[in-house]
Amino acid sequence: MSEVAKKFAELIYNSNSIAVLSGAGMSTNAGIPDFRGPNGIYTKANIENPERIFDLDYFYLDPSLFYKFHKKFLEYITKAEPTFTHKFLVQLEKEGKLKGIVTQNIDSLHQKAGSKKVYEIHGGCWKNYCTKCKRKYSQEEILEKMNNEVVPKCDNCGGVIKPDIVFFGEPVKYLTESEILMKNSELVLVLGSSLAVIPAAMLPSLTKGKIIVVNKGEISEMYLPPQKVALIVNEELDTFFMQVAKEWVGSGAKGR
Ligand code: CNA
Repeated sequence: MSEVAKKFAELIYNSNSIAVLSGAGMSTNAGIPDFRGPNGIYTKANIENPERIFDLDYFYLDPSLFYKFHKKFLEYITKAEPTFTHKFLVQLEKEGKLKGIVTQNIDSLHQKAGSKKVYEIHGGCWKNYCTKCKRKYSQEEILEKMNNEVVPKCDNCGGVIKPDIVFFGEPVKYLTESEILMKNSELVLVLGSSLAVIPAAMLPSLTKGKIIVVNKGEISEMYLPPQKVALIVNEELDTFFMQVAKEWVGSGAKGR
């Protein structure tokens, strides 16, 4: 692994405009399960067609299926702390190399770690609103409601409350900003994503430079132009980034 980590460290050292596309694999070490990994929410759901948990039409038909999973998910998120890799990205941004993160994650761990420019294209769990009257609910209010109601309902009008996360059937957020970030980058790091969900999976191909994928497990290469792919690293993120950090310091890159 150390040869690959060395090459990775060299590529980031030589780039002054890095963009990141992160996915659920970023946060599994923080105790938040992904969707499609071996312990993922879909993998373990034990229901037919688990994608319907996040399907908008299905949510309006029966929000209780979503909330059954969401209650557990919020418990994980509330306890979660940023990982080594989250913190590594904060450092890269401070050094001026990393220009921004597009995340498919809804756990806000990049921001909790201290990253400044983060586009949550699938939204975030801590903003919630009534689907009827649009009244907003804070993190505290929603946690309180989730303790007492199976499906949280609006105090004003009784409408079903929905977190501001992007379900299948809804447009993603910050798409233009994310596209610009990718287009202006010299290097894109895809971290902990199976690249199964579009349009997110299509973003790395916009770079004028190279793409590196670090993901333990299968990925879809459908939207990865082979001529732009510099490395595909099938490793666990934190283990790999600890190795990269050693190479980084070893190369004397820090502080130069
Ligand atoms: P995904 O399809 O579940 O893929 C995650 C990938 O990461 C899988 O290939 C895993 O094998 C891999 N993986 C898991 N842990 C690690 C690790 N420690 N190191 C390296 N690789 C690892 O998730 P995507 O993000 O690609 O799919 C997009 C969905 C997942 C988005 O809509 C998210 O909102 C959604 N999601 C987000 C969270 C979160 O916010 N933490 C959790 C679960 C799902």
